[in-house]
Amino acid sequence: MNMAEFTKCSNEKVNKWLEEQIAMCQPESVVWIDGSESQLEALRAEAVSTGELIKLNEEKLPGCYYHRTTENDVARVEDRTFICTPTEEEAGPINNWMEPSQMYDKLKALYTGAMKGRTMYIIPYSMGPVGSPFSKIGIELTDSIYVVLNMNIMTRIGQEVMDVLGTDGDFVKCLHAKKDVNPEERYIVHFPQDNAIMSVNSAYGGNVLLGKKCFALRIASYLGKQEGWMAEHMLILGLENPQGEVKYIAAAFPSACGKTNLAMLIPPEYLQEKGYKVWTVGDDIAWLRINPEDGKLYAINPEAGFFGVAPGTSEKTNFNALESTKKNTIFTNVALNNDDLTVWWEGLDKNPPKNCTNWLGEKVDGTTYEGNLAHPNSRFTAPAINCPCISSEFENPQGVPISAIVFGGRRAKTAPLVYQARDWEHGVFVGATMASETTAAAAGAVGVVRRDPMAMKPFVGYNMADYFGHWLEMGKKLGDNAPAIFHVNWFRKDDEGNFMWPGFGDNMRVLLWILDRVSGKADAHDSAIGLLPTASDIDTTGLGISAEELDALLSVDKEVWKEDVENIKEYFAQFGDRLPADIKKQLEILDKNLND
Ligand code: GTP
Ligand code: SPV
Ligand code: MN
Repeated sequence: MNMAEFTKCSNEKVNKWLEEQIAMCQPESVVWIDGSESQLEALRAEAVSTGELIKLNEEKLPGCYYHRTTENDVARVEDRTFICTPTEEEAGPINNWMEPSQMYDKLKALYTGAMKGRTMYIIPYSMGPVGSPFSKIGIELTDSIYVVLNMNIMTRIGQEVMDVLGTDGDFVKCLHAKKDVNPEERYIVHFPQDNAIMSVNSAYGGNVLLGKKCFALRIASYLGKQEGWMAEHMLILGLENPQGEVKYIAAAFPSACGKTNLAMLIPPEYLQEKGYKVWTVGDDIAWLRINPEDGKLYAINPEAGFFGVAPGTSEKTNFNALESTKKNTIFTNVALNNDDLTVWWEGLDKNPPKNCTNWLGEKVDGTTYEGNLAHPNSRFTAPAINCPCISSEFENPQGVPISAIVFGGRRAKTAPLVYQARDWEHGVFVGATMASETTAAAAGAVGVVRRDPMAMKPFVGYNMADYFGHWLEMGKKLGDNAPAIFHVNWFRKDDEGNFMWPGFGDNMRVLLWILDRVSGKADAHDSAIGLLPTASDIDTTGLGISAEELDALLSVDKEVWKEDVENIKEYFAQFGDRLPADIKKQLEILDKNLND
């Protein structure tokens, strides 16, 4: 066998693993990514020369590039995502599982010779600020320049990471081969016990940027369970009041349900004038730990960029996200304006480009085209430092103290605009019983309600019942320091199918009630499902929403909830005896409350 030459590093564990992967994938050459701008610039130029990237208008979008993936490769593939623990029980009933040695054999066949004639890039990266005690290191091998350039935005990469890893440090082994993007042989596989991730036959987002969902959620949730911390699908925002005090909120919503938008929200004008501000710490993932000094829950955002949903992002809905994409950003599967090499997507403005290339690569007249010019799951990869409201604590290696945890999803009926859990255990139950309509972020049907506990259904790296147990355990450790837990729903619809709540910046009004509850300034009344505000508790200044409309948004229809409880019972049944007793107890309480 002809082994491509590679320069060894000072860490023998890395060298040994590299040797094995190179022998298997058989790349023509191997390149270490050192993170230098000169190396990255050369890779951008190479990707442009092969057509993998299109350089966008340097004046309007400096440092920005455009990329399309193949039609069958535009979202995460949950049915091809596996958690390969030694036993099926450990992976649990909602994860796909295969016995590890069987899966290794299967993958070995797929990876053998997969990089023939190609270059293998070695990307050392850190999730979390380099060298922070809370950060973790991964090394991703990939045959895709697109992946290298995205990882450079989404994580901290390069030689400085190798320096921290040192001669003996441990790392998450991440192997990605784009191979021939064959959907029939696409696998996204995790071996939690081996700290290993293997992804093959995809070139899209969460399937291939292995630091993100694969490491920072699936592997990290497993590590968190072992080590006593939590990896969650949560945004982190700081809300500054007119006195200049900042309180932090972490919120878990399923994919494409509003995390990026909430994380960067711009308060309604009357609140801005009073001096309220929102600061973004993270828009997708939070790593949470109990700080031994004050016993409180602290969060870091392990990422360095935003892999955000493009459609719907506009100056009006999410000014800060749009600003973040104005330089050094990669756009994937949006529409291209061929006249001035800028980008467009549904919801950006009312002016689709006439001379347009759509996400399928077809040249079309965008002003008359009937279908979507951008794919509904088209994305921007933007550096977090571009964000006008990035928090001063973004790089703080200790993280920020969390005052409130918020769960939410897309529910046309059922869930009210906001309610509070009575205590941590009830809050864990509220998270565990979350449900949401599916979105384009994953392959498959859109708009179907499914249960998505803590927005982690696609991302939990072990048995979901044990994950509920871990949440309960964390609550016991936190005791009186546990953040209050809430549930929100921005997506309630009236009988005509219109959203009843304006959403976006106006969600601030709900956040204020949440923080007023935390500081004991706002009232709530108990209901069958938890603590509800009365309509007058939500500030509707300038909103043009009537008291009746707000009442409707806050209403709890017991009959609809009873149906939901039946569905919850069925859902929980799959966990059998592993379902924690505290969760069963909470279900009994809800059932009883609804039937009283
Ligand atoms: P992932 O990156 O997939 O995890 O998504 P996300 O949770 O960050 O969702 P994002 O903020 O990107 O929003 C997804 C879609 O929901 C976009 O099209 C938004 O315009 C829309 N959206 C976000 N917030 C709101 C809201 O408050 N109300 C309504 N009606 N739509 C919203
Ligand atoms: C999500 O689907 O929750 C995302 C996008 O954030 S991806 O990185 O593709 O998972
Ligand atoms: Mn996400």
